[in-house]
Amino acid sequence: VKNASNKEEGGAKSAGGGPTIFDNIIAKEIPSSIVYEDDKVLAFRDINPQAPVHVLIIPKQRDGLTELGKAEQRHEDILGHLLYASKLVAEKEGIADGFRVVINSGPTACQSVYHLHLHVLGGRQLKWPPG
Ligand code: IU
Repeated sequence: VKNASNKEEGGAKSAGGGPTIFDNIIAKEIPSSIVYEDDKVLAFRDINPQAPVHVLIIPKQRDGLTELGKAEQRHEDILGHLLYASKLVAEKEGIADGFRVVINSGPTACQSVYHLHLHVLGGRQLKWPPG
């Protein structure tokens, strides 16, 4: 499988839709620092933060959403919910006045975990363009 394998901590097992470490985080088999949770999404602190605030938001049911590039029309509701959750996380973290939401989709974008996730970044001056 062509992917951005092992960019960090061995996170990339497959771009093909198998389970990822995020399933273990959702099941709370692996501890994480949870920032926000509801019935549909989980938000937790990234283990390798790229900013003072760096939170990942994931759907609890992956439902084929390994990456944004694989989204289908049936995913519209959860995609909207994830984006709204990013605003709730930003408020909770005190960065609502300036934050960034990033989705890396696919190997060329350096996606390393194939369970859709939004990065919420803030707490410092962010630069543009990103790398
Ligand atoms: P990416 O967009 O797929 O590259 O982001 C994956 C992120 O998941 C990356 O920022 C990792 O630091 C983060 N992460 C994590 O928070 N906990 C883990 O157990 C693993 C990766 I593996």
